[in-house]
Amino acid sequence: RIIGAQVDGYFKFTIDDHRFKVVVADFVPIVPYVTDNIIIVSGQRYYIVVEANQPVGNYWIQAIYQTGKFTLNQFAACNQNDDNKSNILGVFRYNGSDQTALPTTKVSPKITNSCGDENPSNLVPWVAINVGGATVLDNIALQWCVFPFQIILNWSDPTTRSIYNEDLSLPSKSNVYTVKPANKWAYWVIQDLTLVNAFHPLHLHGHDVYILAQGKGPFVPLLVNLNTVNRHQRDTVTLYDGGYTVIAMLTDHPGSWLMHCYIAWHVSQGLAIQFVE
Ligand SMILES: [Cu+2]
Repeated sequence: RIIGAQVDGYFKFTIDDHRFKVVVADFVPIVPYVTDNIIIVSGQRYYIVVEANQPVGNYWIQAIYQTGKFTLNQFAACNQNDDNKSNILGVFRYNGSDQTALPTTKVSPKITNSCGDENPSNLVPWVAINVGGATVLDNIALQWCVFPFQIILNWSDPTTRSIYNEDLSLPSKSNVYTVKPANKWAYWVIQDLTLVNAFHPLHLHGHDVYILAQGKGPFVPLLVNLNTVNRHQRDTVTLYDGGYTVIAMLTDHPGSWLMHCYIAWHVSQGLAIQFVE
């Protein structure tokens, strides 16, 4: 299981000279595919199956720090610098090899530098579910513009308890959006209007969401094709710097759920809301 436990930045995970099968993205089983590397950002998870089919020996496990610019965006690099970036290594050791030697293997030159999520065409859910139409406002149920208004929560007075007590006078600083009605498709357009010049791994609690579109620049409904056919689902998805991500979810999980950027300090820069359904 590969877990993006980094505080910031994109890594490509690879095991030198080996290929592996990817079978789960976040918590969603996918049609397995074979690769020699996978890109992962904070909070994302993958289940992979590695076949130990190479000569007995020692091989580097590498988390390659991605410093490349997103090709469609001339301004943003997806990472800040990392002082230790050439040393994020583990050892994949076979029985019968020298158990103390360090590997001398090299990363495949075919693995290039890039930013963003794994190619959606690789992440085909094992159980095909098509997203239905949203009922509100030309299929766009809500547009959340990410902007520097910081969420402020009172931990001793949680939103869920307020709802339970039928007290709906929630403080505006707790950034609450109400999603209704129940058991319908809700689409969210998330637009980065910040100038923090960074990519954002957005994470939702309580749902796997279907990713209908991702792109750079402002979301223009007439110009963006929302793909609803067996889209990949996950709970952590990239919002490109200055760009948009369109997600869909079925409102079938009552509660108050946080949606936030996984880069902790971005939360205090405005990238957190709660949705109540
Ligand atoms: Cu962020």
